[in-house]
Amino acid sequence: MATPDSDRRLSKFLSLVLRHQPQLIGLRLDDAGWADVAELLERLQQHGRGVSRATLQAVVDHNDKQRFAFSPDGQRIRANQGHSVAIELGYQPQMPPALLYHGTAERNLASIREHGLLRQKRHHVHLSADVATARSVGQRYGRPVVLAIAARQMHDLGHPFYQSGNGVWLTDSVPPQFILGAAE
Ligand code: HQG
Repeated sequence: MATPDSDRRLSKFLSLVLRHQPQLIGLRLDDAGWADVAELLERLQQHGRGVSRATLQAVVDHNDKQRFAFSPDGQRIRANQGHSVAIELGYQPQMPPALLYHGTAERNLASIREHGLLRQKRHHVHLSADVATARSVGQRYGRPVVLAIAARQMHDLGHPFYQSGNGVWLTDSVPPQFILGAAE
């Protein structure tokens, strides 16, 4: 039976195979990160994590951050962002608001001030439209600090911004001069 715990485990495992290691269960992602839903269900089954189509649907629908999306015909599924595998999500560049926010751990600050925000293992630097979301992202790594980013100014100077299917703002990197400081 599906429980909050089993749903969370499935969500975490989906993040793993849809963003980072599809090969773990022999899953194929296309160039835009889509997996065939029938194939995913079959592979999960083969690897001792079998779930029904309805459970998968519920976990995608109720995911706290809307991490996953089905294609309009419901035949395919992908993660909305956060990948480390080489795929092209195909988001169109968009104009960001004047300010976006990035939550990080206090211990990263000196390096960020020196080098700017780097995408590390992911495809992009992730930015939030509001301070509260950014703070909760930063909390994952330690005492959180929220940095305000001059996003519109970056955009106007030619840095493309994208918004993922779940509202996270993405950009390639944020040079130090666009980091305005801690937003409390
Ligand atoms: C830091 C979660 C030192 C950066 C969240 C961050 C988000 C630097 C860490 C999404 C640095 C990378 C992404 C530099 C960046 N020196 N540290 N120059 N530049 N950093 O997890 O933004 O639950 O890859 O501040 O909610 O924390 O997975 O990125 O602390 O939306 O759906 O390097 O992941 O979503 O960490 O989080 P991450 P993130 P999910």
